[in-house]
This record gives sequence, structure tokens and C-alpha cells, in this order.
Amino acid sequence: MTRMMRTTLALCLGAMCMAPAFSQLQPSDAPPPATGWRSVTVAEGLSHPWGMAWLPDGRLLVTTKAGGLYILNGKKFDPVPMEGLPAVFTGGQGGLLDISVHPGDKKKDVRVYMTMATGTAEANRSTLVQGVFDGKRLHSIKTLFRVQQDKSGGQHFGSRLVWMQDGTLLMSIGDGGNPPQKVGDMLARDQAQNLATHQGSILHLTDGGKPAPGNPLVAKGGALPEIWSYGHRNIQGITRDAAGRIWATEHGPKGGDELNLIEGGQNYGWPLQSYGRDYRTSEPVGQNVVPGMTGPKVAWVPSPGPSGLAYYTGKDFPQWQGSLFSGGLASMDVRRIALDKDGNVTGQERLAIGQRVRDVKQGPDGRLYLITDEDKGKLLMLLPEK
Ligand SMILES: [Ca+2]
Repeated sequence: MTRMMRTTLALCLGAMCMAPAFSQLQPSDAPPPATGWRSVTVAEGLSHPWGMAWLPDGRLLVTTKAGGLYILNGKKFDPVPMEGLPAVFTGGQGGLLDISVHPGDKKKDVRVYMTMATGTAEANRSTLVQGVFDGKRLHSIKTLFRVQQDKSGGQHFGSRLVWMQDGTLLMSIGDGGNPPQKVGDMLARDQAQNLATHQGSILHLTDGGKPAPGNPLVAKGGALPEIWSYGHRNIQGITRDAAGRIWATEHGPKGGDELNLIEGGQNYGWPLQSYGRDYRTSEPVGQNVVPGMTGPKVAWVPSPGPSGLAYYTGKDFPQWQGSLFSGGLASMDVRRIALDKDGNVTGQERLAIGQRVRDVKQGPDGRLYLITDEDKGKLLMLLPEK
């Protein structure tokens, strides 16, 4: 009998066999290239586009970081942004951010939701705004939700939106910034573990911007009623898959960007659990694995800078159906993340784009679309290779 067999037997002599020592997630480097695709420019010229959403009539709305909302007519963006949008704070990563259309609005008047940084360099916060698009213009613009406390500086606002199957809304909020940035009397980073503030969390809201009923952390003393999950650093990609599961990508520190499977009530660890290192000290931030905290499904080292996340069900690429597509700012690519039916990551590939990818969405036509983060940003469409 070998030593290994004796060990295995010993593990089974108790009340039950212990589960095999769980395999720890290994960080992913840049994956191999995907083949069989090409990108085509649909339109271009918007300065640093950030988010995109399709109207029920098939037209596309695109936000720009500087605060403009543009509509794509045919192959050209209207040269003038829509009027009436609130002033946004555009310092650092701040600006007009994500956009989403109410999934229940199919006729002429549609509710349009936008996330943005509002305020000044000294006092700003992530904000959710709603307007009604009547086919030509946006009206009845109002603020639905504001993070309950100001911060200073231009780091880590989030902020992406995704609708759940029941018509409620998830909104991501960044942790507020890197040390020595503070929010209140605490390092901003540590606010991600503080359920009494919104920083570093995903919020679960009604379509009117109120706390969705039944949020799982409400029973925890002191948890703000909007918080759905926490321990996040800065989520800039979020989507829902065909099974209704929510996936989100977040920026880690230096290394340690993550893909997480989001479930209500879970603590995703930041800054106690991470695969990254502090920018200033290069020391690891937290531990790779912390009991009681939910670890990522993918940890990328080095950091691609993920922004925009789509779940693909289209016909152009049958072999890619059921995969996630994650835009990369620093990596200038899109990562295809293959999933099995149970939501396990089974592989990754890389689609090199050559420009910073800010958002990825599947259009109503089933095609994959990207926007690039440039002075003259492009709307790209992915097609099978000729
Ligand atoms: Ca984490």
C-alpha cells in the first residue's frame, strides 16, 4: 500500500469522507486567440463612448463620458447630443456612464435609465437618472437614486446596470478609490465591507429607484436596504445569462481583475480577498481565499481592465452560444469566457481589437457590438470570417 493510499483511507475513516482538498482558482493570463471572426466598423466619431442600449424601434443610444447622449440613425450618430441631460462630474473616471432601457416599455414612450457621476472634484457620487424618450427627445428627466454620501476625487464610480428577470434593476457602485482616498472617516477601499455605505456594492432597486423588496442583507443590522451584494472594488461589466444568473466583471488593483457569479447576500471579498497587489506598495491585497467570502470564477493577472460584459445567444457564431464576452480597456481585446450549463467556466479565448474596449452588448439582431474608448470612438460589429 502506498503512502498516498493510506492517506486517502485515513481521510475516509471519520464520520464521512472529507471532500478532496478544494482546488484553488489559478489566475488566468491572456488566453489564446479566437479564430473565425472579423470586426466591422458600423459608425464612428463619438468621443469616449461609455454605454449603449437599443430602443424598442431598433435604434441605438450611446452615452459619452463627457455627458452626451447620442442616437444612431442608420450608420451615423446624430451630430448633436440630446438636450436636457443633467450636468455630470467628468473628472478622472467620472462622467455619464451606463444606459439601459426599461425592458417593459415596447411602444413610443420608453423609460431610459442612466448612471453618472454628479457633483464636483471635492464632493461627488454615483447617481441614477431616468428620462422618457418619446421618439425624438428625452423629457421628464429625474434623479431616481444617489449614493448616500459624497466622496472626493475621480476614482471608482462603477457603474453598470442590468435588469433582473422580474423587472428589478441592479446597479454597480465602485468602492470610491485607491488608498489614501477616504470616504467618510475610512479608507474608500474598506467601505466595500461596510454595509452602512453604498460604496463597493451592487444595489438592487425597483424600476423607480427604491430598494427592491426582500433584499437579503436587510436582516443584517445596519445594512442599507438597497445592497444586494458587497465586497466589490469597481464593477464595469454586468449581464444576465439565459438561466437568469447575473455575472459581473470588476477591476482589481494591480492584477486580480475578476469575473464573479453574483448572488444576492454574498460578500465578494474586496479588499480582504483578492488576487491583486496594491499599486503603491506592490504588496498583495488580502488573501486569495477567505472562508465565508465568495471567490471569483476567473481572476486575471495581469489586468485586462474589464469593461462591458455580454452573454451571447446569437446565430453568427453557433460555437460561441452561451459564452460571456468581456471588453478589455488595458488589454485592448474582448475575452470570450466559455461556460457550461451549470455556470462553470470551461475555457477562455481572446479577440484582439487593438483599441480600448469600453462596452460589449448583443444587439436585438443577435449580433455582438463593441464600442471603443477613443477620442473618435467606434461602434464595431463582430461577424464570421469571410
Ligand atoms: Ca472578489
